[in-house]
Amino acid sequence: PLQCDLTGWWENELGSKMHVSEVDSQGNFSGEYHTAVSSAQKPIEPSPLIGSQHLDEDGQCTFGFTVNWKFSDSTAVFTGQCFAGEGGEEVLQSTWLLREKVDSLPSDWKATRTGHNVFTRMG
Ligand code: B9F
Repeated sequence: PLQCDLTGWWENELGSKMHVSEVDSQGNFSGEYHTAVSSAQKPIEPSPLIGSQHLDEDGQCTFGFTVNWKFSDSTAVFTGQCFAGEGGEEVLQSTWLLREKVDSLPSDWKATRTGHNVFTRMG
C-alpha cells in the first residue's frame, strides 16, 4: 500500500518476530519483540518495544523503536525505513544497536554491537 502502518506481525531474516499493537495518530507505537536468537544464559522471553514512525503517505516512512530485553540487562534500538519490495510487499530495512551491560567504565568500549535486519509482514 502507498502508506506504511507498522501495525501487525513482522518477521526478520533471523526468524525473529515482532508484533506492533497499535500506531497512534502521532505515530507512536508499542508492541512485543520475540527474538529467535540470544546468547543470554536465561531462556528467551517476549520483550516490550516502544517506538515511533513518521506518517508520510508515500509508503517510505522512517521509524525507530527500543527493545528492553526482559531476560537480560541489555537494550536494543532499531531504526529503519519502509519500502515496497519487487512484488509490492512491505519491506522494513533496519539497523540496530545492542547495548550489553558491562561492569565498569574500562569495559565500555566493547559494550555495543550493531547489525542490520530486514523485516517482512507475516501472514
Ligand atoms: O542475546 C542478547 C543478549 C544481550 C546480553 C546477553 C545476551 C539478547 C537478545 C538480542 C537479540 C538481537 C538480535 N535479534 C534480532 O532479531 S537484537 C538484534 C538482533 N536482531 C551477549 C552479549 C550481548 C549479546 C550477546 Fe547479549
